[in-house]
Amino acid sequence: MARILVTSALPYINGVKHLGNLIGSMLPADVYARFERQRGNDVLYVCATDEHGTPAELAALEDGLEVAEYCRQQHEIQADIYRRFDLSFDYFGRSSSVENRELTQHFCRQLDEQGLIEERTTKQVYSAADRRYLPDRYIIGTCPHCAYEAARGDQCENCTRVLDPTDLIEPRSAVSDSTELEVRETRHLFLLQSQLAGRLAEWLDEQSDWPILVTSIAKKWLKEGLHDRGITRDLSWGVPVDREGFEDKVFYVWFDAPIEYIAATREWANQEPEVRDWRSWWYEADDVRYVQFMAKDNIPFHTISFPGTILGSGEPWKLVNFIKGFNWLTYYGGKFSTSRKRGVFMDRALEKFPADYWRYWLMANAPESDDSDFTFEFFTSGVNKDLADTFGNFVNRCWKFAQSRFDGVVPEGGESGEAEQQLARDLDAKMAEYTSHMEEMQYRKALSDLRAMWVLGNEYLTHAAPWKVIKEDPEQAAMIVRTGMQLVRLFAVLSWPVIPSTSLRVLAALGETDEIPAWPSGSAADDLQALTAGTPLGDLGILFRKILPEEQEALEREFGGAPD
Ligand code: B3M
Ligand code: ZN
Repeated sequence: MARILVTSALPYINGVKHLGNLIGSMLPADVYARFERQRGNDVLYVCATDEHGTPAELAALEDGLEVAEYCRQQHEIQADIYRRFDLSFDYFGRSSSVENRELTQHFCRQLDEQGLIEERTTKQVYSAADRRYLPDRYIIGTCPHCAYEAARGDQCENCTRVLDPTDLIEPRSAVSDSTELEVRETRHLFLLQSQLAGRLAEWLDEQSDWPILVTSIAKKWLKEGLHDRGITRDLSWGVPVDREGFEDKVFYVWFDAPIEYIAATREWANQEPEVRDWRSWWYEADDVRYVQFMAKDNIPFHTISFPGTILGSGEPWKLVNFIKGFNWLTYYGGKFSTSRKRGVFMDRALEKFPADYWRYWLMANAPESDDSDFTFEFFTSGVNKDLADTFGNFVNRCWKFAQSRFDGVVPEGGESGEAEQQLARDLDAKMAEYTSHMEEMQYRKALSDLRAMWVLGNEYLTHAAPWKVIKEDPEQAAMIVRTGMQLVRLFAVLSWPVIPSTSLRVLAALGETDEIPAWPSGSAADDLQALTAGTPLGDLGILFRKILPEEQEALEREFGGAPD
């Protein structure tokens, strides 16, 4: 039994996430965690809300709430949606936890002891009206290059040029519109990343099996040269800096957020301290395989910054063993946008269809080697063709026939023949491919293997035609239906990582109540014996309903399709 630690990038606290966020991190991590649990491995999947930083403060301000209260509420909202999406976290924590405060401060102290922290004086824009320092992107003004009037202090959205807040003409606060800004000197802690470049490069070179998407981004950053990085900010919301003269400052959100992976494990262990050992997953944990899931914009922070923190600490904390990175899911060819509320958000998604419809479509169309595009037309066609017409229809055909002709039980029937042996050989090949694609986290390929098995089931049934055979040879027809029911069971087990609630519904109707259905042996000849004859078939109903053309159009109107 292997020990496998799984984390997905921590969703930012300010609002419900969209489908792009879901497929870029949490959903594939969940599928992986489920698959490895099914194979009997000891899996720990942790995630958390990422709660610090200015966007959280400003969102709280807008809602008229204290930021701590805002985060508490938003955490509950997100946790609830993830439960309803069947994301099987072992623990879903909060980066504002006591555990994270302690660990973040610990890492800073360690880095300091290793000579990797330096105090430096920097210049920062202070807004008297807001009574706070403003991060660069909260200062807006006219772009000196293209005269765009709403350029942000870090970058002009119009001409994409990188800016310094002091470059802006007529700068003002994005929070209050006040122009009463002044540049003040302020002290900050810098992590001397430049000194870690050699060790990081060496470590990255060892990761020969990582996806190119991941290594190419990491190498690009290394090549551009690692700059020392300010890891503190003049803000009040965040992990406090326990150092003299830093009483009014907190750590930069990207410094404490990845440390929350460790802290969330500690939060999990603190629920049952007698039996759970968080350190065994993170400290001198050579027997643990650690896999991270994230979208490509997060890759630099997980291949450079966080490993830098760990390597620099001089302590034997766990480094990631494999990173699965994702490209973008686009929405009608454009961006999903949280600020502009463009796209399908997770709460709204569940108002329209059960989680499994979304889970299946997103995994089948995961933006792995390239971006992929969401439209309601693609979504409808995937759900209708694969879930309703292929998997759902197969289950339905077998079920109905057994109910009407074999008293609603798995029939006994005679010996299987050549057609069944051929079916077993075809399934053996597909199951092997499916298993290895799941192991390799090649999700588009894995889901096409799964679909191919569903197709095999339908083809078998069509050729074997028990509804015809039954007239002359009821024994033979019974054997075919028995085989069909074995396939139904096998497909349900194999589909569990992707569509867990449908899978459990089918298994429950076959009288199986394991929370985690064990992964099949991989030998179809054996796997098609799992159900015993006489097993009663419970009520199942329609597994997946088809989405009608007028419904698709209504969704397009409601969510807004074409990009603006
Ligand atoms: N919160 C992702 C984001 O909001 C960021 C991930 C942190 S992972 C440690 O884009
Ligand atoms: Zn510009």
